[in-house]
Amino acid sequence: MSHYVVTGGAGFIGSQIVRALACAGARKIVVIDNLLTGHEANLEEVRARIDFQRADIRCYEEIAPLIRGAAVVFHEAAIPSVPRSIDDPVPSHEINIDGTFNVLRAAREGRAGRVVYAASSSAYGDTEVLPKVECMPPNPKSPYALQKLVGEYYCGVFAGVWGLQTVALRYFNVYGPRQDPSSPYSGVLSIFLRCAIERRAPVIFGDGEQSRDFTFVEDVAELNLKAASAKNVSGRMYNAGNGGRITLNQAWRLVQELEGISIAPEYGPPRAGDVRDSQADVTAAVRDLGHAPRFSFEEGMRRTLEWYRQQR
Ligand code: UD2
Repeated sequence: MSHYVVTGGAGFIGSQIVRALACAGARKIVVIDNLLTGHEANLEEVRARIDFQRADIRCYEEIAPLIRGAAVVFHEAAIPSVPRSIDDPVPSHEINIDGTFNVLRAAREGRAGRVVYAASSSAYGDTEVLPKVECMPPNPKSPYALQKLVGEYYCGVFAGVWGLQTVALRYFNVYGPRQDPSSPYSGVLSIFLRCAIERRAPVIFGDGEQSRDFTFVEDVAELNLKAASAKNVSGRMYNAGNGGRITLNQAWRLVQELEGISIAPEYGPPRAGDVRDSQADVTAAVRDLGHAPRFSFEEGMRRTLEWYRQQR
């Protein structure tokens, strides 16, 4: 295998893709990350196998030479948070939209083979029916959801107009080891697991009956590698989920069981821009990309909890 670039490669999902590439025998892996939300520690096991470049996707001149000639660019760099895009919309807009444009432009001008783009299930917004299928009209409810959708549209346009190969994967609430629980903008499961280990009550926004198709990070990384080599998929978008649906109340119950504790959650007001229910139809990803998620929610949570325990 040849030359790969992972933007956001020091992040939670990006670093898992880097490990998967290293495992598959990739010869050259360039990681681009500005370390805004990523951590070099996430790359510890593969440090000797990669070329780490601290660079910012907002700066075309910085990233263009790093992307030139890549066989595949996995574009994971983003500010991935609905509430952060509401509290502080400018960096979110600049990284998620302008940064994505820069990556696509650099890939096209540098004759990269393909861009696999980290899109988001948030683009669907609230749909009348579940599961959510790729043909449903998007209905973004937050700046973040809109920004991720614009990135997807840009991928389609770069494919259609300039012939750059692109595949967009709409991630459905990815969780797993290395997800950073330390910010108020962190993914809910990382916050739940940290609360459990520290014997604290989590705060659930709303009634806790909102649901998510939580997807284990290793399954997402594997799908990325499949999307990198699948035939006849350029310009397309696919759901990257599990096909299931878990409410936050159910998730906190499982966390308590796994940790052997009993702590009632606190409930707060619902969060602005929140989607109520989320569940992926994975038919197209299975058919066209060979998507085959391996981790049940319980198994994924066991592994994640184990990782957080070891970090302490
Ligand atoms: C969105 C996308 C997801 C991904 C992610 C990136 C949807 C359905 N999903 O995730 O695919 O792109 O953005 O970050 O749009 N919550 C609490 N307590 C907390 C933290 C969160 O109750 O301490 C709730 C939150 O209000 C929401 C749920 O947990 O209802 C999940 O929140 P999240 O921030 O983990 O992810 P979400 O769904 O915004």
